[in-house]
Amino acid sequence: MPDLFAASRETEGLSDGAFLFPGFAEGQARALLAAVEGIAAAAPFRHLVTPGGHTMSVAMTNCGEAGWVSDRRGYRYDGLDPETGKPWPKMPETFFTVSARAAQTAGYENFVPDVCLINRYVPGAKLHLHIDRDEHRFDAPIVSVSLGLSAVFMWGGLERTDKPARYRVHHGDVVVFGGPSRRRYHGVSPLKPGTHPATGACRLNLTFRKALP
Ligand code: MD3
Ligand code: FE
Repeated sequence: MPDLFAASRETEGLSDGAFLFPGFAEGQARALLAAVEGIAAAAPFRHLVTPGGHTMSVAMTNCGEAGWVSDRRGYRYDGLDPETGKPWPKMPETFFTVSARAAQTAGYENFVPDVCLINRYVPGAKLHLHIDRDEHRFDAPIVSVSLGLSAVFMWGGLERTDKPARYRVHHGDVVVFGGPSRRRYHGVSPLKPGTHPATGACRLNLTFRKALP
């Protein structure tokens, strides 16, 4: 396993089928953030409630053909935003180009996501170890773009009890998870306070998915 807080910012193979590309989307960061603003104006960030009744510390919204939502009934992809009753905003062209380029760099050709889940972290916000299992397509990778404040990404195994490795992810970093790594546990440690020139006091994460059958 590579050194977690390695000073080096080289492309890393995290595990089978997973890759970290430091700074890969830095050149597109401003365009991506501008697009997120437009999306959030139509589909506001909200704190979803888990089936267990907990309100998530991460605020979320989506764009694309469907969006990931959670409520007391469960987790699912929904074609309509339950908050507005309307379809989710369209996936912007820059989202397609950046995610496809990252997927291709990792060896996944012709990646065309149908959903982008957008997570917003403020200091203290975190994501417990989980597996993304609500998507229909496990053959496609998931592409993650980090923007703004840095975070510690927990990278576990196929069992919940596998001790996670930790990686610091920074503004513009892209991670691609496919193959056997697609079913790994992962999460995000509580965000540390700070300010970033591009986002202010928060971190944004875009995850591009093939969720629909
Ligand atoms: C590994 N988001 O939204 S992205 C999520 O930073 C999520 O907001 C985190 O986990 C975030 O579900 C981490 C990295 C990620 C996303 C999906 C994965 C890692 C993954 C799916 C399979 C394996
Ligand atoms: Fe996840």
